[in-house]
Amino acid sequence: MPIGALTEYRAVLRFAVVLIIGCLAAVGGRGATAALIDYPDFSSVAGLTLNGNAAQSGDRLRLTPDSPSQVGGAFLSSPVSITKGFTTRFRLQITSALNPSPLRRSDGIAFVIQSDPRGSAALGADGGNMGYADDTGGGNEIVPSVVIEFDTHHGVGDPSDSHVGLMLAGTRTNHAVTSNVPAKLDNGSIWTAEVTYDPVLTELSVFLGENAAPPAHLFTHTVDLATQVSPAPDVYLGFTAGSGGGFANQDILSWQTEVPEPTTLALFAVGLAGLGVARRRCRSRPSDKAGP
Ligand SMILES: [Ca+2]
Ligand SMILES: [Ca+2]
Repeated sequence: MPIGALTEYRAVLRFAVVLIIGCLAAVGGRGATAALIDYPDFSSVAGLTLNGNAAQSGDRLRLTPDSPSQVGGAFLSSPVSITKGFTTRFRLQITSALNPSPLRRSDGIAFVIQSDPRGSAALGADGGNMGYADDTGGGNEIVPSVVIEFDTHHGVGDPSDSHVGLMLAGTRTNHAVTSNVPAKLDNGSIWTAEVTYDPVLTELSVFLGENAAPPAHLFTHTVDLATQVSPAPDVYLGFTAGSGGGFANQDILSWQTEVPEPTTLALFAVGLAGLGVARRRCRSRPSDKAGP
């Protein structure tokens, strides 16, 4: 290979390899994501549809006030695509001036992924239905849906009075998997929850941390959201909560969601194409092989 051709080949090859290594590094780190949703607080609730008893309270999203038999919810007003996976992170707090005992701070908060025909206006029943289910016969359960519930009342089918559950089909008793939280979700702490979905492995993972503690892994469950929340190509993301005889302020303090950065994948493809060009140029030069 002549020195000129060899130099060109090495330059193209070096560029392609550097690009691919850079992209792989980016994919391996959290920098390879783009913010889809970012509410550092809820001093603005623009972009959200508030349902039932949900309301903005200062810089908080208050899903239910400190009163009995309330039900509220809030969904992004527009559906979003999660086909490439996502990571969502939010902080929640359950407090009550009227129920100093945590045992009566009911019923809990749910993170809901859904494609119900009602869209962002979907809302279930109060009490243990927590705003996503409906065992009253009213037919208002949110379906199809995949729900992560933060349940603070030991009702029918529940494992405890403080657990995180993965719920399918909009029923309050259909726990696909649960994890007990001994410290009590309604103890007044600020809890940070993180939910990640990997569409390749079809795995949903949930992490939880109390106050300053980083979220720790609770469970991973295999569930194909593309099938579970079909037929809509896009889904509505949001929260619901309910109260009954026991009640509390059930608040979301912040909410961020990230999706994989498409440009990273595009650059990766460019890098691969560059490698192909370098190889083709080398093979297409017969004089290169015949040179002295
Ligand atoms: Ca319950
Ligand atoms: Ca439950």
